Amino acid sequence: MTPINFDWCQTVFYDINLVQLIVADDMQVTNSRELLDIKRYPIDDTNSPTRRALVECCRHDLDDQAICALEGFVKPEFVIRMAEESTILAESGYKNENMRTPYGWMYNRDFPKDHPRAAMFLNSSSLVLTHQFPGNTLIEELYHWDVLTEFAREVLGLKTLYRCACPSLSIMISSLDKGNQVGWHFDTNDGVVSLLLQSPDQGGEFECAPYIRSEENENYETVSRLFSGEEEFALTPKITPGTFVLFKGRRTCHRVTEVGETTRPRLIALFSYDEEPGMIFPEATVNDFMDPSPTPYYGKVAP
Ligand SMILES: O=C(O)CCC(=O)C(=O)O
Ligand SMILES: [Fe+2]
Repeated sequence: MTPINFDWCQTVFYDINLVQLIVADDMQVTNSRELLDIKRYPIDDTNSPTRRALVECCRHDLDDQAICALEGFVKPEFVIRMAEESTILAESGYKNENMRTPYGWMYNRDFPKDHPRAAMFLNSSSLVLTHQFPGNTLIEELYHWDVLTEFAREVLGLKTLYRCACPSLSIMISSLDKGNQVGWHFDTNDGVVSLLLQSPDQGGEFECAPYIRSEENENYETVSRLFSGEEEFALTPKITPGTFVLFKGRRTCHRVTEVGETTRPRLIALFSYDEEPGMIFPEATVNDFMDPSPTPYYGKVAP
């Protein structure tokens, strides 16, 4: 009788596992809809009443609270795969750490110390930029799906919406590890679209004060109370991994609280769109991301 060659058996088992892993890794999701809980969120079924009701509901949430959060949008197994993709990419992300004004598009010098326009908050994260993506990740697949862009357009109530053409800032991953945070700020543009991929053990929560300012009324007194923590009127929307978020941040002050002790970072994919096709961010903005300055950022340089 030929003795069983245990080493050989092990090798075979190992090889089979390896082959399965390679097949799984190479497996393209041929149909982007497979990534989503499409029964719950039938965004590709343009004639379905469920989709119409979904768009209505999202628009209502945006009008009401400036945020629309679709829990369980991406299926759990693909959220895990996307988080794995992001973890590898984040190793070579661009690290940044500086104090920033919440009002980045304005000239903020010459305000009294206790005025919100003089406030500065810590921002620290690691960012994976578009040109660092390999071109075949599930995150990119989702972003490049026209159905998703069309859904975002309808929810945001815009006539047109295009994915940005920027080779660096169209799609990004933000990774926040222990001590990292995104300080209170307003966005320069409305319509941030994101997908949370992984939550840390402690902290890293998104908080927002819906429509606290408008172009006509800056409402500095209330913003000041928000910054000093006196008023507990900020919302902490429930955002779990796999939640697709549409957000209007131009009038809504928001932050991501400091990440505490954690075994894993907070990972979020950020998708950029524009009402015009071919949008590319200015070189100076891109350089800011690729070679971030540690010096405080006070906003626009001249009034
Ligand atoms: O990470 C987030 O949830 C939001 C980040 C953010 O506010 C921003 O990039 O402007
Ligand atoms: Fe923001």
